[in-house]
Amino acid sequence: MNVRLIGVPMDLGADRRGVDMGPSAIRYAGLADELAAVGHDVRDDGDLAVPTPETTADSGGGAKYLAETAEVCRDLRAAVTDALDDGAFPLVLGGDHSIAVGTAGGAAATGSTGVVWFDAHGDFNTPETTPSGNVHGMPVAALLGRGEFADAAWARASNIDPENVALVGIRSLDDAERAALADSEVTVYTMSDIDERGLTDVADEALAVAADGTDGLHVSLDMDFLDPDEAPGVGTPVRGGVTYREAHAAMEAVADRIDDVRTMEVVEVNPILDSHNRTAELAVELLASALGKRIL
Ligand code: EXY
Ligand code: MN
Ligand code: MN
Ligand code: MN
Repeated sequence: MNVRLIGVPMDLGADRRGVDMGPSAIRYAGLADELAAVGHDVRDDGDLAVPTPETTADSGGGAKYLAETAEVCRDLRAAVTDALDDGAFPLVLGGDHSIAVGTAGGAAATGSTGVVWFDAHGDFNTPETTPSGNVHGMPVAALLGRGEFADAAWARASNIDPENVALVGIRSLDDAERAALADSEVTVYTMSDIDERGLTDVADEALAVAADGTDGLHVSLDMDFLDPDEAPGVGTPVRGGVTYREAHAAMEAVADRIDDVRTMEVVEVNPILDSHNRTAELAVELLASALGKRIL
């Protein structure tokens, strides 16, 4: 594949500084070389311009930096559609998870799109329900045009049907978020589902849910999907996540369907909270697995 790296040093959507350094940390961990070794042609388009909180006044409202986030997501959507138009595979490096609105929005601009979301969190809050005001807890709701996002053209992706959205690894939901998810057609696979059924079975089913009747897939990998013992460098760690081996198995399930995958992103790597770039290095390993690296 022609892989196109797009960095998005975004941290306006999260409470803790540091996740803006995620793209650098992932590059430093050797992503381009690792993907080249798998046999891909890799082009790095550098980073999108993202405002920093120190020089940006929050525009107010229930969601912090919403106008600025919208602008970055519009730019990212354009970069993703440009790459797709060129026949490339956009691989987006975050940054906090708010950027998924741009990545998945770009995928959806080219056809109906299913979404597989590997995460500890549901990311299903809206500006009305959020307990924190942080937009990284809202991108799934934004893409589906819920709440205040209903009329927001930058957010809602009409080509994404909630029936084709699957969340995997979930273990932290806010009360209103839980109720909204239960009320929706989104499929949620919690850690308990993974305990009972095994990761491979759950991941295969999640991918099938997303692929059912759609033209292509977006895969979103939040590094807090993993247990913090494996991936300490994330802003919102939650105990009880998937193991190193389960995370690889999840990515190998993605690799089995890579022909359907249109876009992928890895988000929430926070080098300030990390231990010797361990989480970024793990992100590189997992992306290589998703893009076809095999032991034999
Ligand atoms: N549910 C919490 C909130 O909305 O503030 C925490 C969200 C964390 C989101 C991380 C990126 O997945
Ligand atoms: Mn352009
Ligand atoms: Mn997330
Ligand atoms: Mn998360």
